[in-house]
Amino acid sequence: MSDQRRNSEITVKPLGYALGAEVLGVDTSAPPAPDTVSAVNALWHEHHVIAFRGERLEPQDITAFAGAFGPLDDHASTPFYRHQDFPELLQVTNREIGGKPSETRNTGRNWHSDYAYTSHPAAASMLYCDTRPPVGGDTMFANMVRAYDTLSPKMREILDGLDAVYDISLTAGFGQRDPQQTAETRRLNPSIAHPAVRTHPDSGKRALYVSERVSHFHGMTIAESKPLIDFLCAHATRPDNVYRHQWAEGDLVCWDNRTTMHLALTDFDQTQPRHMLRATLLGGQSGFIVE
Ligand SMILES: O=C(O)CCC(=O)C(=O)O
Repeated sequence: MSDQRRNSEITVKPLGYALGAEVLGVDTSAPPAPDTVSAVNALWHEHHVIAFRGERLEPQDITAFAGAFGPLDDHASTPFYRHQDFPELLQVTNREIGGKPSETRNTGRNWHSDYAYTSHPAAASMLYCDTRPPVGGDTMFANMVRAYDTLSPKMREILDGLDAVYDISLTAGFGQRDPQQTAETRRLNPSIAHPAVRTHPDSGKRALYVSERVSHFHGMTIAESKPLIDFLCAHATRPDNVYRHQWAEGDLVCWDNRTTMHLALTDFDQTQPRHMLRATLLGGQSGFIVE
């Protein structure tokens, strides 16, 4: 369907203490009208992760809905993992592709913010659950605004002056992927540094921007950086700062990559199918190459 949809009443149901809310009253099978986009954006900025549930979507529905919120990335930074007919969709799947196990079956197995290892970190992502295993296959999210706010003033001051270096080879499972594809993906994405704290362009909120894919802080050694990275990741992922999403087929879960990080759990039987499609909202150019 291509007509824009107005929605009569949009309501919200919190899903987690620190972040996460279900948004009701929005039709995700058609591009939303501008007033709906504004209303959803306001809820998104407040809750950081929002979920629309129970609507079966086709790939073109997902791109049409997501595209109403901003320009979509064509995933040229990771060209081997996108949908063959819809480059604006990344496949996160354990379905066989070309008779071989999918290269993306272990996507997201460490805490991260999408495309932080590129020169255009993702603004936001919308992940659609097409097929889920009978149990598990959950995804966890951490509130990085709250993580920043709950640090001491002195630690915030230190972090405000740091840049974090991202290395795609630290993506969990990257080394187990096809060597030719990983070499090309690495060539496309040399190590890059981004500020360790970022200000959200719309909400003005300050958020910690450090994850398990940071190799070190620019100007510091790996040995010097590691204890601080470990501390910050442990601090950000404390039980009171996370939300765990248990997927149902037809869920479209949307996260703001500037204020959250996430982790795809291995809490399921990997012989069971799990098939997800992700639209990624483009972020601006950022950072400097460190190689
Ligand atoms: O499959 C998931 O639950 C999350 C995938 C992921 O980490 C990502 O798309 O960045």
